[in-house]
Amino acid sequence: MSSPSRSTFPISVLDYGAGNILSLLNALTSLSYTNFKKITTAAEIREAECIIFPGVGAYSSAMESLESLEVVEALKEYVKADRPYFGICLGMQTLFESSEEGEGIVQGLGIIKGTVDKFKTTTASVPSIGWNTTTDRKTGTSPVPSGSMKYFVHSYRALPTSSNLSWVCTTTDYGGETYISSVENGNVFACQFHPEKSGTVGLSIIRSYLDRVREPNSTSSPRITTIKSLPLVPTSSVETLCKRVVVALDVRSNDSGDLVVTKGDQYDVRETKDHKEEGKAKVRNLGKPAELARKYAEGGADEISFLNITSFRSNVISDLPLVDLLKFCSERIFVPLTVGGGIRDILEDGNVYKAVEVADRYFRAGADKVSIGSDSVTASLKLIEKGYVKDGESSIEQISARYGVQAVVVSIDPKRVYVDEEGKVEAEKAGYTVRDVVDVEGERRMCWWQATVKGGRETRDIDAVKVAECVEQLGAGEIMLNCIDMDGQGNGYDLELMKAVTEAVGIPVIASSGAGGGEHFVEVFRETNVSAALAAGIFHRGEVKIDEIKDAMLAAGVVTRK
Ligand code: 1PR
Repeated sequence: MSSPSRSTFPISVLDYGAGNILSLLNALTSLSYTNFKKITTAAEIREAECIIFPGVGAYSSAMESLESLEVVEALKEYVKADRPYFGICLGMQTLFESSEEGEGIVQGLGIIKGTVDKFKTTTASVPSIGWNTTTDRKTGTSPVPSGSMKYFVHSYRALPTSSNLSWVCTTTDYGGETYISSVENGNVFACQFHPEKSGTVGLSIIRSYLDRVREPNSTSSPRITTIKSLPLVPTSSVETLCKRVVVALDVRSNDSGDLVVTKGDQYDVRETKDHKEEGKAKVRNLGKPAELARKYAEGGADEISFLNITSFRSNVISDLPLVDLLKFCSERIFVPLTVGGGIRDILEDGNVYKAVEVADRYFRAGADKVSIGSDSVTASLKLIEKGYVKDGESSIEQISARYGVQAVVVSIDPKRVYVDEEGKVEAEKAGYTVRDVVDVEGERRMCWWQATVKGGRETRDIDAVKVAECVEQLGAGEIMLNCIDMDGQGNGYDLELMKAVTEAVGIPVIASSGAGGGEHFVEVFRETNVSAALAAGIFHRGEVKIDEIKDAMLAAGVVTRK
């Protein structure tokens, strides 16, 4: 009997109710594997010809969902019978015996020997977010192209041991540990990285696996046979996780009501100050968001962030302009997408919407992460007021509980407050971090960084470093660290701010505001511990290409994806 075509081969996507399944479905569609359906029951598992189990979020909630759907036994039987199974992230982790992610030890499917524990590193940020390489552990033809970069986002990992060796397909190094990044045995393949977010490399991994199980007798996809020897110590002390280049698209409606990418100087997005005085200032229009996003993804952006910068004033629920934009982009762009603006509890037209419901809309439209600005400052102040006792109510807690910490970015928009010796004493008494910086005139001065809300329109009595510490406690997985003074100036990032925050938290920090060229990316990566650097204006105005930034990084020995 001849094999089914790509468009008729039936694929069952296990939908346990969390995670961004849409990205995977979009990836399948782009590969012409269009005969997919979501499944949720044991009967559907038994009937399936090929299961994909995509998962982001927490191990414990994934296992609880599988148990409440009563599919655990059916899934175990399915995998043990060597039927086609492709697991992604949690879809790989749950194959192991257990995890420490949750209250106590959580039992997994127990197919592979070993536990899934938190990274023990003290030298690198956790979660590990970004592009990393894999090292082959088997000979033969693997669906994972060796040496290529894949997108990872996780805090927990399984280690290779003598008892799971036969499963280990690739390993990856992070923070001095070598962990399992993919497993394979017969028709079962699973990976820690996200192929649906790993650009063309990721799509080729999905395609090559599906082609193989669709045409099992094809000679073009031979099976892996021989197992290489596997050293159970770190293979490399050199960090292989790439420093990411992120592009931000500040989006708003212009005066004619069209959704445009705009960009300000120190957050002022109107044309010029002179025009403004004449009352004619227009919102700067730097292009159409979808077109630009696609151009940047094709041009090598490691991640794209969309920010609805006027969400503080609009009716957030009735007007979520980024939802359609995200849907459109996630069908065409296979790198991580973050969306921010207006994510908070909302009272609109007499109805209360929880922040997680607002976030749900974005995740369902294809976002991988959401970014929370103003509400994270409010939540930090509340946490301090309550003596650092969490109540589970903040937007950060709500969203990280459902989607995992890696899905929650906090965007901090601080302004410098310059102080003299006396002011320094006062600021430090208030708990603010004061550092020596160079001001816009090139003078050395002291300052602290005051947190703001509503895109810098209002300040709050808390500094950026304290906000960073509080949001980490509340369950944020990453910080996008802007600086209003540096925004749009092209003079480089606020290095002292980046140092102060990266020294205070263990989660990854994305440097933002002020990039004027490749030299500033190199500088911020060399001099601070940030995991990524973001720019907007230089890309939108076409002054520098992402490739040129990455060339500068490579020339300076900064690990990047090119
Ligand atoms: O507060 O949760 O509703 O989220 C609102 C979001 O919108 C926040 O993330 C906030 O940073 C953002 N935002 C609000 N107003 C502005 C504005 O510009 N008027 N944009 C704004 C912030 C900052 C960066 C910018 C970098 C790099 N934009 O995204 O792109 O500074 O710029 P550069 O490379 O040109 O220097 P909420």
